[in-house]
Amino acid sequence: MDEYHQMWADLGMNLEAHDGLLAVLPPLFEQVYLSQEGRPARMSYFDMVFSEIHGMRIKELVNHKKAGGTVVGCYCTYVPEELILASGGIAVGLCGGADVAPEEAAKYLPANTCALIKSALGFKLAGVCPYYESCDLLVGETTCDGKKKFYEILSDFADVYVMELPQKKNERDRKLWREEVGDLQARLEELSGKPIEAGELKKAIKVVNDKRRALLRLAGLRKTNPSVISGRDALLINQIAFNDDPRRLAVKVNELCAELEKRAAKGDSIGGATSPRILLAGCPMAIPNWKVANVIETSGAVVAMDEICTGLRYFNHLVDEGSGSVDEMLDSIAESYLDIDCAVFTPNDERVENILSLVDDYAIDGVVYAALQSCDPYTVEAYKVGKALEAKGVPMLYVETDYSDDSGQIATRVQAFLEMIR
Ligand code: BJ8
Repeated sequence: MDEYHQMWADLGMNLEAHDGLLAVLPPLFEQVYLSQEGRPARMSYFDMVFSEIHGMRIKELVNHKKAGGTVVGCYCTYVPEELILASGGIAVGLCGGADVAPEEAAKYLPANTCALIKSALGFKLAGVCPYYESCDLLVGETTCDGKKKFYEILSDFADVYVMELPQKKNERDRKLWREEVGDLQARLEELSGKPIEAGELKKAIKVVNDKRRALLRLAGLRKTNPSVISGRDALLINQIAFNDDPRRLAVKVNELCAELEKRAAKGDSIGGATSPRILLAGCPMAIPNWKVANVIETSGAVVAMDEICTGLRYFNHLVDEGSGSVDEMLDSIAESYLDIDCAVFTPNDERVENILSLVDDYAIDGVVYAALQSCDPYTVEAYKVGKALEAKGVPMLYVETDYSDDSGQIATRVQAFLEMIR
């Protein structure tokens, strides 16, 4: 990583604080990832990307900017990546998964703000995230109240554009969202200084769909029982998908899937045939937040599937590739993204139904619902999810956490839950 110091300095980062952050990550990765037995060989690509997370990919972003391209930061799966790509941009995810500069963030945010928002602000204030420092524009969205207000604060430090996401999915909400997608197109055109061409948008839709198809193939392989890949590995891949080159990521995920298909055919698995199969539900888990998945899997179960934004919710919707004009393609993009079932919507029965379907499709024995403290949408929606699961006879463990090290307490509860399932 020494070779990248000049690049980080040129980005205006706080090198001392950044060195401190980089020192913490490898031992954590070793403990959570490299200690797993029987990992698929093709995970080596994703391990490499993680080890180069502030190096290789940032160099690509810098080169892209030198060649006249833009970098656009996002915090939510509702921001259409296709539009950013078609405008000559690269989309990067900026959600934070670790407590960084909490004292600094506390100067701006109340204590009862979710850890993800505090972390996202902390990374910016501390100057330790090269993705942030590479961005020409940050695109926020009116999802939860905490994020809405966070973007107002963030605009003191960066160029921020906020999309208005409706809270319902009626006809007038769809109309509003379609207009918002058009407004984002205009903002991105202003940023790049050129109009988004139909040919570029069509290509971008295909590129992002190919990434989704690869991730859906991987998701399909997680139905294999006993499992051929750990939930931790799947989580890492999905986290990396937010920032890696989408074309390369699709190739690497497909190569991994080919290996997993062979494993499945030979009956090779991770864990054991008797490991309880868990569905992980709730709030997004940004890098390096692997805590709950790690606790579940080191307690003898397997995270067979998830329904989180750093998981299925990110790639479970393809955009129609048949449309012709830019306007028609924007219609398809708007429609497809509004299918995402985030808890910020009301009513949100589709999320409950989707969870029930996943339980059947993935032969789930129990659900671990992991919500971040102070996240109203997901903590409150846990009631409806729990009620529906109870009616179906599926046990659910509700875990409320943040980014502190409470693994010990969570492990005690997870182990008791697994005992009950067994
Ligand atoms: S589509 S989950 S990425 S909004 S955890 S900041 S909701 S208080 S992140 Fe999200 Fe988009 Fe929905 Fe996904 Fe607020 Fe909750 Fe914090 Fe959250």
